[in-house]
Amino acid sequence: MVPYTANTPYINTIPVNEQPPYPGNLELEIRIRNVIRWNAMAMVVRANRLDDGIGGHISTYASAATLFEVAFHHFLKAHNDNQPGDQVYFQGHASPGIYARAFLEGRLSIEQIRHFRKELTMEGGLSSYPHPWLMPDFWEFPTVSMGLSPLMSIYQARFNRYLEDRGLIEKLNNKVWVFMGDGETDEPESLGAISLASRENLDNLIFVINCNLQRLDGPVRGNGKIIQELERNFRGAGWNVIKVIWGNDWDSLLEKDEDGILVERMESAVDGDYQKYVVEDGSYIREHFFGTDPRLKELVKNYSDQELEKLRRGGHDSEKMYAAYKKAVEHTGTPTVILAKTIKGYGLGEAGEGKNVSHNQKKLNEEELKEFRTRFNIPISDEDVAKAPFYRPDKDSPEMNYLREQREKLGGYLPSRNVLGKPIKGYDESIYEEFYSGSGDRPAATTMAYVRMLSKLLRDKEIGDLIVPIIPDEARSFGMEALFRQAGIYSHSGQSYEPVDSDTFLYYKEATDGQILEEGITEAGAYSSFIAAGTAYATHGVNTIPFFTFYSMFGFQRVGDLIWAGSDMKTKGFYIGCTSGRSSFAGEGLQHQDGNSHHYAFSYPTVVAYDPAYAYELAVIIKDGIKRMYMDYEDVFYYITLLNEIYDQPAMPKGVEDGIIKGMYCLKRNTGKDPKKHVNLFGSGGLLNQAMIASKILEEEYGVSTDVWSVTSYKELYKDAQDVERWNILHADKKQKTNYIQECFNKEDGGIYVAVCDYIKAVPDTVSKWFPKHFVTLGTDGFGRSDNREMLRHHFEVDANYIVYSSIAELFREGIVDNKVVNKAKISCGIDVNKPNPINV
Ligand SMILES: Cc1ncc(C[n+]2csc(CCOP(=O)(O)OP(=O)(O)O)c2C)c(N)n1
Ligand SMILES: [Mg+2]
Repeated sequence: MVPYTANTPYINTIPVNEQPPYPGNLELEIRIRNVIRWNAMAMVVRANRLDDGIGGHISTYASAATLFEVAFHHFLKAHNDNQPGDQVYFQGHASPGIYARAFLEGRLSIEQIRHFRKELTMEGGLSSYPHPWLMPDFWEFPTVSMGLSPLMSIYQARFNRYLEDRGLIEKLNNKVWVFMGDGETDEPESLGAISLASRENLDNLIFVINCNLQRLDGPVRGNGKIIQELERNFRGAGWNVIKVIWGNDWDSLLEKDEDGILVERMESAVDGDYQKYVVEDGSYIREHFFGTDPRLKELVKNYSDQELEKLRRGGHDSEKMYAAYKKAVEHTGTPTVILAKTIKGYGLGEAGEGKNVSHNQKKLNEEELKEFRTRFNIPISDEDVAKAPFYRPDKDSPEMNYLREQREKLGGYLPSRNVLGKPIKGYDESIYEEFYSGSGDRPAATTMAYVRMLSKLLRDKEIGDLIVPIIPDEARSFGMEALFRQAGIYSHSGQSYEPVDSDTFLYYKEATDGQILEEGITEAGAYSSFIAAGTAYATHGVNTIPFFTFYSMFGFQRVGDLIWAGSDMKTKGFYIGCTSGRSSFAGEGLQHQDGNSHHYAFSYPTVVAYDPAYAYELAVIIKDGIKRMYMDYEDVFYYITLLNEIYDQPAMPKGVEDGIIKGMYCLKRNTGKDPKKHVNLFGSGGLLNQAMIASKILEEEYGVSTDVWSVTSYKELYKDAQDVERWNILHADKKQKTNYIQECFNKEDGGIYVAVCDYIKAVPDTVSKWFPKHFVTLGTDGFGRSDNREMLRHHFEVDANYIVYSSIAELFREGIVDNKVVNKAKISCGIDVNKPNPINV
């Protein structure tokens, strides 16, 4: 049997005879590139001299300069009125080079590049890496959490197609480019979605992987060859793979290699060897690379050691890179990956070229600076060089003219972030009304109400087309299958088969203009779609409103870093965590039951998080979300948890909308309030009903008066209280303000405070200090279990019994009831004081 290989030989994919003539002025381009190299290096060296340990990277850009510069001069199209422009994910650690180019282009001032990594020292100081949040006119895509940009870019390229296919934009004719490291491909996210890209025929997508054979600590594949490994992966997944391994200097050697011994030798050397050839001199290369076969030695007998040292790698050869890019942009039918072989820290010489420590090199001494200057021919004198000054050729120099002309041909400059959209004016908000009046005698879960709301939004004349439902293979679990038929599932190629359920009303309908993104089992992929859809207001000027519906446990906990990147990008939309609440989601057990997500939500600055209990609360929140995100254009997104527990959905009491949005409102007020024997109960999400039951028991069996509050968002309460607290401290001499929680309670009213939520106690505890008295919190700390709700709520000590008992115990501690009442409660509520704490078991 012939063993399968997806590899081609370890040589360039494009043979010399297919190499197109170079269309640019190579001499000028090299001079420009050298200046950018110098400034990028100087930016890091200077920053670290000023502020030891401030960090930055020299070696990444040093190895990728040619990759970037050939693309900048000849390929990367900017956005302007006539063209959409390319979408480019710039490798995060190469940012000094991107800044250095923008400096030559006159888009960044010398002050700004002097303030690399000094964002707080100077307004407009440059952020370490691509962060749209921090430089919203410059960076479009955050890339520095490695692995995320390849993943996000695939879904971005697919979302571009989606918008075209649905007629929301004109045919784009642009490319999505991703510049990334070879070490970065170790991240599962980097390669995890590549088969989607080929399956969807995303020929609008180009990956450029800088194969410098090194990552941070050392070689990426010392004992193997990363380029060959990646070639196998990508070819196997159906991509067009272009390898750029050898520079022009090798062409004549390869031409003479009639028996293929040179190619064989190229094949047999491993990356660890290739890295060694970088740090050793020519005689070492002669002996160890060519010396393995007398015929090879013969091949280079006329080459001096120095010439051998200088034999270039493909990624440092503009002509080879140009040929690869040209082929990539002209290729149709599948995505393309370019695997370009380079040297890490190229040009740094003794200061780090090809060395294992190269990645972290941030300082160059005077000698090293001199060498760098001389090697790249920068007109800086010996006296000045030690200061590592920035250098910019004259405005009217041939270099600067060329630089500008090339960019003008490509439509302008990039990176550049533009918000192309305008806020929406309005839509028919009467769709929410049915939810305000309750579900009557038909009990429902909030998920059911949500699906109905979504289906109504999808029908809206103004915004219906903008809604993008996103589901990671979970629609049936959430009762959303009706949407398959109503909105259709997006498929670029339509539906080429007769679905198995074609004779049913709700059949699995795939269509080219389908609206639903049914992503399959990939929360990370689905979140990437959420980002693409939630940033289209900026990228494409289309206000798509994503509703990403998923298992809440597999949200923040699973793809938190992607969510962080999405926030950085100012993603808008609704992130809907279903089957939420550790004790409300019965049966599924430890890995499924979510008692964390609202805690995570606190850490994400742009997340507005709600844990509603009733359909009318949900309606108020979604209405508010569309207003804030799409009418007021605020840079936030909404996280809303939903429940699959079915119960009566009450009608909305009067005047509570404001409280729902602020995070808390009084749902049930006890009129005959005994100021001393009074309990304020706080319930949220799945446990609000337990608080209502407890309230009844307390009133009827213990003669305790109760108010019940629905807490829709601890995070909103916290943000408001924090903000007021900060103001009060900063204005200690002024009349002090009260926060929303304090406004809700009169200190003199008396009573005690007991909260229950289906998340860890840390969530309600975040606001405890602003309540007039000790704030008792019940929550679901610890691992979940497979059982029914009743058992789960008992296990986690959050059911009505525990609420009643905790209230009585707290009244006792306050000296309001006596010991007998506590004992009665203990017995009638079935409290076992020896039960282990659920946080530990
Ligand atoms: C998710 C994540 N993990 C770790 C890092 C830290 N880190 C930054 S660069 C780097 C090595 C990068 O190697 P490679 O991708 O090969 O890029 P190169 O600089 O060699 O082009 C590491 C580990 C990070 N930025 N993101
Ligand atoms: Mg690398």
